[in-house]
Parts: sequence; structure tokens; C-alpha cells
Amino acid sequence: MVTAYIGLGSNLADPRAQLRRAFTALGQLPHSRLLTRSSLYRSAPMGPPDQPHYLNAVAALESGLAPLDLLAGLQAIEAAHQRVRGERWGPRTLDLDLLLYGDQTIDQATLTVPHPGLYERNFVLYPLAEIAPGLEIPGHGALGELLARCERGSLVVVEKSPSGAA
Ligand code: A4P
Ligand code: MG
Repeated sequence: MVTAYIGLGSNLADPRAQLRRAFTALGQLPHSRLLTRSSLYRSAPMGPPDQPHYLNAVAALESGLAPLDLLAGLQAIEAAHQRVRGERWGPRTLDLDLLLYGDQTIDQATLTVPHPGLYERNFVLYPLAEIAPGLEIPGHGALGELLARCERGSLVVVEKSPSGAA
């Protein structure tokens, strides 16, 4: 069993409902259990500006799935949310990124872990720090130091996590 961290994003078709359903679906993946999830954060779009704001969150999952099986599980959940892949960084009903898989570094054709965008994205770092403040990011040091270098920008909490903090 490892603890994996999943980044969730949505900016189409009722993002709040998309994220809620995604948390449930993550907890139903085989050999997996949802440990905790962050608050929901609204953020300005990174990439093409002519798209709606995003809702983002991070979930911690305890999983016995191998990394590529977990990625396949995430993609199956995206597909079930009618995700259609369009332009790079374009709008989407649901995007699930495998941010961290235990303390492993993975560099394969279809999977890079830690997720390459993790280090500089406020909509990933802030929710991640909410649920795992003391985390060490393989190859990049303390999450707290990455956070200190990352401006919060337009990021706001729109729904606090049931477990309290944020
Ligand atoms: N892949 C490799 N590593 C991973 C990983 N760690 N997790 C591969 C997930 N997938 C990984 O992904 C393309 C391929 O990446 C997959 O087939 C998988 O094998 P994708 O989801 O189809 O492509 P994408 O999401 O359109 O591209 P990209 O570059 O992954 O986009 P991001 O980084 O996910 O960004 N603005 C705000 N405010 N909030 C957002 O959440 N999200 C995006 C998308 C743009 N702007 C945003 C947000
Ligand atoms: Mg993605």
C-alpha cells in the first residue's frame, strides 16, 4: 500500500458536482481507499484565458494499485465524466493528475511522477499543503519551501473540506 496524491480539476458542466463525484469514484477504485481530501479552490485558468475559472482540489488515496494501473483507473474515471480531450490546457469536465505515488520517482512514456506541473502551480501546491503540510517531494525537497515560492494569486477556497482546515 502507498499513499498517492491526486490532483483534480474541472471547469465545465458544474465543476463542484464533478469534483464531488470524482472523490467518490476515487474511493471506489480497486484496492484503494480515500484517506482525505482538500477544500475546493477556485482558480483562474492557466493556459488559454478564454475559458471558465477552474475548481481544483487534491485527494490522498491509499492504494495497492501499481502506478500504471492507478493511472488507468484515473483515466477511466475521467472517461466516465465524459471528458473529451481537446486543446492542450483547454477546458475540461474533469482532469485527474497523479501528483505523487509514495516517495517514488517514475519516468515512463505515459507517466511522469511527481507530476511535472506540481512544483509551480498554486492550484496544486495550496490544496496539497492543506492535507499534507509536511510532505517531501521526491527530488524537490520540502513542500513548504515550494509553497513559500508560489504566489497564492487568485486562488480562493469556495468550499471547506469536511475535515476542517484550509
Ligand atoms: N501523464 C504523464 N504523467 C502523468 C501524471 N502524473 N498524471 C500522461 C496524469 N497523466 C500523466 O494527459 C496527457 C497524458 O499525460 C496522459 O495520457 C498520461 O499518459 P491529459 O490529461 O490528456 O492532458 P492534459 O491534461 O490536457 O495536458 P496536461 O499538460 O497534463 O495538462 P494539465 O497539466 O493537466 O493542465 N488551470 C487551472 N486554474 N486549474 C487547472 O486544473 N488544468 C489544466 C490542464 C490547464 N489549466 C488549468 C488547470
Ligand atoms: Mg492532465
